[in-house]
Amino acid sequence: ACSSKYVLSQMHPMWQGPLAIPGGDRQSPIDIIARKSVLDTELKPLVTDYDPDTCQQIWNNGYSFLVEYDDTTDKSTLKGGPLRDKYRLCQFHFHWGESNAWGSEHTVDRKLFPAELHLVHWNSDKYSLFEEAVMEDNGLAVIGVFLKVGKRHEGLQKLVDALPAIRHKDSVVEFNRFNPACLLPANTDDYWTYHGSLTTPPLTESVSWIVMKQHIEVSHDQLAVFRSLLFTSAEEDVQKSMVNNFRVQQPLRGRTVRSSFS
Ligand code: BO1
Ligand code: ZN
Repeated sequence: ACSSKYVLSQMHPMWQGPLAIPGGDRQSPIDIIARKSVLDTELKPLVTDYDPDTCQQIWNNGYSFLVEYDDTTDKSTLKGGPLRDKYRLCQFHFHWGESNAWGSEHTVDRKLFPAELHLVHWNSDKYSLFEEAVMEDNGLAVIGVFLKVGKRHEGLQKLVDALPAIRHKDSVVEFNRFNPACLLPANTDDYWTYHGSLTTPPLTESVSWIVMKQHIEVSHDQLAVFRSLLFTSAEEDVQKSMVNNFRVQQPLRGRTVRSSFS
């Protein structure tokens, strides 16, 4: 029997080795089975209030590119939806595949999307830092948005234009005045929600996931620029393309996925 809360598991190219991951019962991502989700009429519309002035920088952290926001005050926040408290935006990032046939972390009825956006928020009503909230129930709220290939996304283009400057792992550039609301689908009233975890270390089970039903469209060329990023730093002699930076799906283990729509 395993007495530890943590089990050694899973070799993932992204994490370059075996890792201690929580062998918990509420890991993410999952396959959302639409007909098994439960309509919850108590679920409220989402309320995002993002201040583009809190946008600070964009960096290649070796698993994705992160657009980071100043989260020292409540200037960019999320409330409503399944949430009781107010949550502060700290960063957003994406997961994507090497081809358009896969790349998302969540799936809907086993359907894979070429990419998935994650807007990461922490509970600023209850905690004073991300690092505190990350350990706690209802500490974090992440909005997931699926990307499909179609017409070029004008809002995303400003970001795409900045990516060549952070091609290598650990590179950072200033990035200002970007309103992440432009990356949300037109309809944010329809979503699924469930209790889960971060999908990369520390994999803590502190996330209220809010997965949008409606996807956004981006062009093949825009995704191609995502794929031109590197997992590797400038010092490494073998370059590795940043693709397939998603976690394998995790068992639902009796959890309920609620939907805001029927
Ligand atoms: S995700 O949205 O579930 N893919 C996800 C996974 C890992 C993190 C965030 C979101 N990691 C954390 C880091 C912290 C960092 C924070 C905010 O992101 O563990 O060190 O402060 O950027
Ligand atoms: Zn993510």
